[in-house]
This record gives sequence, structure tokens and C-alpha cells, in this order.
Amino acid sequence: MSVITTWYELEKNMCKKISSRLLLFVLSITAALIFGAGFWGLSFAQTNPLLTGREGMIYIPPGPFLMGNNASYDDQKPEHEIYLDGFWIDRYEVSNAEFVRFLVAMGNQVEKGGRWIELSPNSRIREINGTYKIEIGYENHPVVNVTWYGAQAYARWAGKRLPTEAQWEKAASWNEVSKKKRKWPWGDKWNKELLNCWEGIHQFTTPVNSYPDGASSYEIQNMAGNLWEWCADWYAPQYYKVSPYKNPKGPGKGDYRLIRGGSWTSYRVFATTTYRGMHSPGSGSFDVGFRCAR
Ligand SMILES: [Ca+2]
Repeated sequence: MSVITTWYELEKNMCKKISSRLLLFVLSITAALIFGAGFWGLSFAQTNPLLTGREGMIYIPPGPFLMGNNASYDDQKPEHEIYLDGFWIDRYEVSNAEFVRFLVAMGNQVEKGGRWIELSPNSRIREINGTYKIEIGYENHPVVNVTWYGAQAYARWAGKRLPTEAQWEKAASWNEVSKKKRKWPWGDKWNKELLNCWEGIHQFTTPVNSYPDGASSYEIQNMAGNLWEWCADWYAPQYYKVSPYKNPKGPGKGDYRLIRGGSWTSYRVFATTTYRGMHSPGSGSFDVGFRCAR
């Protein structure tokens, strides 16, 4: 051990100690940050692999799934296995706040004879002095009165598209673990407390993130109730008899587009995961909204 004999040596020695401590401190902080980030990234991915990647969207893995219901209306027959590629779908219905951002950017354009959204009294959005305002308290409620063309235009603007009917049904009904489908998103037992429908509390819409206990197995919310949701496909009652096995996209033409999941105005049968509703694409409604896929 060296003996410090002068102030100069003492000072030099202390500087060395401080520098090495500082270096050690910086190194340990860096290591902690790297390790910590890795740890949280890993644990996040492990606890919920479906929620990684894209804000507000959930990944539905590729694979076969059973579509339709032999125990229900004729247009849901026959039950048939189809295969879907993996896809992303919005966890929530599109909200008034989201749709207003689109209106501000694009305006409320006319397509196929009608405005993208009908700003009638049912809508919580108002056009005031050339801009769009939402009635206070309804920002996070799902947007109503949007035509199919308006929903499609929003999806395109957002870099997304409308889900196909098959994608919607898989996201609402399929359970990856049991490889079985559910009658309602949460399971096979009816429970009016798990959705916004006519049989429960039905005072118009509820926020898009309401009823988390009624979510599908993929944790997608309000697929049953709140609002019917536009799908990309034309409606044809006989389509399941001729549907292709891989990624069906519906018939090439029709008069009505599919809507799915029932709404705040619906009884339980319309809120099932297999019920096929239809609506004229050029008109919106106070009980029809949408979510996007990609
Ligand atoms: Ca819904």
C-alpha cells in the first residue's frame, strides 16, 4: 500500500477514486436500464402476447375456426370450418373523439348520395362554424349515424379497413385455448350485465371501454351490444353454402352490408356472435357503429 505524503498526491488519489466511482455508477445505471427494459418487455409479452405491437389493436393469430350456427336462423347454416390469416382488429368501437379527428382532416364528404355521417339529433357531434364539436361527456362513446361509406373512408384514412364478416365473427366468438366458439363473446351463458342491450340498462350508448367483463376471449370489448358494427361484406343469406375455405370476403354484390353484434336496442338473440344483421350502406343509424381491422 502506498503512503500519501503530499497534498498533491492526496488530491490525485481522490480524483482517481471519484472517477472510478462515477464510471461504476454510470455503468450500473446503463446496465439497470438495459436489463430493466428487457425485463419489462419480456414480462409484458409473456403476460399478454395479443396486446403487443399496435396501439389499441389486438392480433388474432392465423388458423381455422368454425363459422355459423346450425341451431339458429337459416342464414347462419351450415356451420363450416374456414381458415383465416392472422389479422389485427380494434379493441374498441370507433369513438366520437376519433371520428371527429377524421372529420376535421377530411370534412364530411358526400359519397353515393349521402354524407359520411348524418349529424342529426341522434349524433353527439355538431358542425359549428365549420368545425366539429362533441357534446360534452360523449367523447368516448362510439360514433353513430355513420354510413358504410363513411366507415370505410374513416378506416382508409386511419390506414386500416373494415373487418370481413368472418374476421368479425372469429374475433367475437373463437376461443384459441378450447378451440370452441362462444354464443356470446364472454361465453355460452346469457348475462344481461355484461353488455349494453335492451334487456339491461339501455340508455343509448355507453363508452367504448365499458363492460370489460363482457369481452371476447381475445379481450375485445363491446362486440355484443352498444352498437351494431359494419363489416366489409355484402349480405347474402345463402353465402355460407358457397363460402371459400380460406379468407372468405363475402359475395361480389348485394343490396345490404353486414352488421354484427347487436346494439343498445337489441334483445339477446341479436347480440349472439353468429347473428347476421344487415343495413343499407348509404344510411347511418343511431344503433350502428363500427371498428376497424388491418
Ligand atoms: Ca358492438
